[in-house]
Amino acid sequence: MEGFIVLVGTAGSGKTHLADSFGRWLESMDYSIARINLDPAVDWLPYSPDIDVRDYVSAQNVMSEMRLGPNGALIASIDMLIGHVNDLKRDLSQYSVDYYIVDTPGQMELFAYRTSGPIVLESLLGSSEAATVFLVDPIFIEKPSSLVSALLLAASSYLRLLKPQVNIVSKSDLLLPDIIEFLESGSEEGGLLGEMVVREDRSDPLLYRMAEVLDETGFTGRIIPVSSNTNYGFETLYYELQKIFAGGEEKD
Ligand SMILES: Nc1nc2c(ncn2[C@@H]2O[C@H](COP(=O)(O)OP(=O)(O)OP(=O)(O)O)[C@@H](O)[C@H]2O)c(=O)[nH]1
Ligand SMILES: [Mg+2]
Repeated sequence: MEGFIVLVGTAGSGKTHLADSFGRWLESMDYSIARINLDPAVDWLPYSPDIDVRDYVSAQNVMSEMRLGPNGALIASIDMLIGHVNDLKRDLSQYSVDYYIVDTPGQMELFAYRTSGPIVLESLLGSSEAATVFLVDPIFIEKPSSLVSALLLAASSYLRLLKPQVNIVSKSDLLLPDIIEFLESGSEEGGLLGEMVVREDRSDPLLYRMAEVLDETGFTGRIIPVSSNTNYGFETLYYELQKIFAGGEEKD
């Protein structure tokens, strides 16, 4: 059985480094992996991608040839990728691995929210098992009310891609120990965000209601602190992915 792990998150949240480090960690556990770079604008990667959209579309070339700015060029590049879906699928057919790790562009709003990004992704995934890992950057969660807004972004990305999703806080080596403790205890007790927002003395009704909805729907159920620098949280992340791919059973 093959599983796609699609890394999505705001610019600079750590997707590329996670593709590198989590991929190496999976290999150290004797799983075979392939890394797929879906970012046509990236200049340098810490890993060598097995499948790379830059073989077909380069945002830098699109920028100069079509005289576009960086964002316009990225939009055009992702639209152009639709014309190369068969090339990407042919590249993909050369691999048969346990996990495909998909690294997506930084401007997630262009990738996850416009139609072309999900179309390219859907074509690649086909009927294979797939899970999204949404990376919340630690700079967005300095207090419970900002965690609500970060999770609403995660929820919004989920509503576009509609794949089982694991939410993580990346760069956990930068988090204070008490925030890690809150994230880990909150996950055991099944989401306490509404309570935390009230304790923060934020009585805004929309904020409180949103926090409650995130709690009730289980969206705050588990937010895993993960670090690509120290591999902290990799086992928990893997466990959550396993639950999605194989109902909690170890992969063969
Ligand atoms: N401290 C720390 N820094 C990290 C970690 N992961 C990534 N970084 C740093 O965060 C910055 C962005 O990392 P990337 O992996 O390029 O993030 P990205 O989400 O792929 O970025 P875009 O593709 O541009 O959106 C880099 O300077 C990394 O060194 C981590 O676990 N801990
Ligand atoms: Mg990246």
